Amino acid sequence: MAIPSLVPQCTLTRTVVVPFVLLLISFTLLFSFHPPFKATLSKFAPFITSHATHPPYTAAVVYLVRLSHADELLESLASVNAFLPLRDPWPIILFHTGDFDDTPVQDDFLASLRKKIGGPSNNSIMDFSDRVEFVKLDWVLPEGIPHTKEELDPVSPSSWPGYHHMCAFYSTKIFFNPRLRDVTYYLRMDTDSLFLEPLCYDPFEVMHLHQRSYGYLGIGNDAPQVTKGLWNFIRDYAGSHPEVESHLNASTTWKWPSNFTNGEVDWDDVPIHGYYNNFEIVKLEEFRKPEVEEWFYHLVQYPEGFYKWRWGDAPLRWVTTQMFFDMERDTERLCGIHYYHPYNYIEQCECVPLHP
Ligand SMILES: Nc1nc2c(ncn2[C@@H]2O[C@H](COP(=O)(O)OP(=O)(O)OP(=O)(O)O)[C@@H](O)[C@H]2O)c(=O)[nH]1
Ligand SMILES: *[C@@H]1O[C@H](CO)[C@@H](O)[C@H](O)[C@H]1NC(C)=O
Ligand SMILES: *[C@@H]1O[C@H](CO)[C@@H](O)[C@H](O)[C@H]1NC(C)=O
Ligand SMILES: *[C@@H]1O[C@H](CO)[C@@H](O)[C@H](O)[C@H]1NC(C)=O
Ligand SMILES: [Mg+2]
Repeated sequence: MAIPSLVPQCTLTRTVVVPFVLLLISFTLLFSFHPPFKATLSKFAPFITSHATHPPYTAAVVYLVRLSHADELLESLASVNAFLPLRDPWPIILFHTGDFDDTPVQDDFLASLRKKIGGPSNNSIMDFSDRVEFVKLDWVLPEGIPHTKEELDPVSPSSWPGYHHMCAFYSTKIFFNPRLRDVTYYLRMDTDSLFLEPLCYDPFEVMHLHQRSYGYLGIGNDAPQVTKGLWNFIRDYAGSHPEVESHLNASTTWKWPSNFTNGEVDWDDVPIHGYYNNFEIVKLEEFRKPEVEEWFYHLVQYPEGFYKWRWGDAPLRWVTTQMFFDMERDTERLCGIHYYHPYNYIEQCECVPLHP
């Protein structure tokens, strides 16, 4: 299925965190002395003074969380705090499905977070835990499919329906979540995602300066067991949407399954590429364009895709970017991010600072 990563699980300790906090401070100083947007903004400053100090975009780090995985989430958040140099203290949004709903549960979690990453619990300046928000999602099974496992007989029954809801959420719903309405870019992390070393740039700044719509670390394949019917679904959609078909035809990185010269290949046996999107940066408005929304609507109209066949958000992210983006111009492979997630092997590429 997936290639096991060689990178060992990393434990963050205070001894590594402290030097990197200093590093973060120096990043902050660097950015305040060379603000990358001052030059363009100052042109407008005499006319729209109130905008002069506003960043030209907003951002958020997002997670989908479970109380049962609180410990690994704490590790992951600590790695975000220690290793991700961001120009602004963007919110950390924890989407949950009810288990974090009670105030005492949230307070407990935030107390553990403060304990883990240090810092005063009630400082007047914003510390990391003050940036954390809990946002509840209502997950209901869609109409049109059986609502019991026995009748539906889903792929991956042991993780049904949570994992399947997760795939539907990250494939289509997240772009329209009200909390993200005014957010330009989100950076997704999973509870089992970790940064291992400091990054030499702010990835939101890279997305913004390079005008990208999608940022990723690596590309793999999803197993045919969890993409049953997906190739045919894509082919049918392209067949009824000539602009999508010609766009895919023109892409140098898109490849339809090709039949063997003598005989036929079952498309359900052909793996589909997928981004390792347990880390990703998304420019939300690009995924809300009407033609993309139409594709999402089509997906949602076939609820078996997510809920029976367990189509994943990783291949669907790949397919969606291929259908609607110029892969060369609109997507960015983000280099120099030392990152760990189980079963993903990501080839390293050099970290190039944005403002050397
Ligand atoms: N609330 C909630 N979150 C979930 C559920 N299943 C997965 N998630 C979250 O969705 C993200 C992805 O889930 P993972 O289980 O890590 O998915 P994966 O990496 O594809 O699969 P693994 O190889 O098992 O790690 C993580 O942040 C999980 O915490 C669920 O049933 N409920
Ligand atoms: C934090 O706030 C609580 C009440 O809001 C107060 O009792 C406590 O003394 C404060 N602690 C510090 C270190 O300021
Ligand atoms: C895409 O390519 C296929 C195979 O070469 C061709 O049959 C089809 O007409 C093309 N579609 C468009 C819209 O260009
Ligand atoms: C490949 O085989 C399938 C049947 O398995 C057929 O429907 C399809 O048209 C064939 N495609 C090409 C490009 O020959
Ligand atoms: Mg995972």
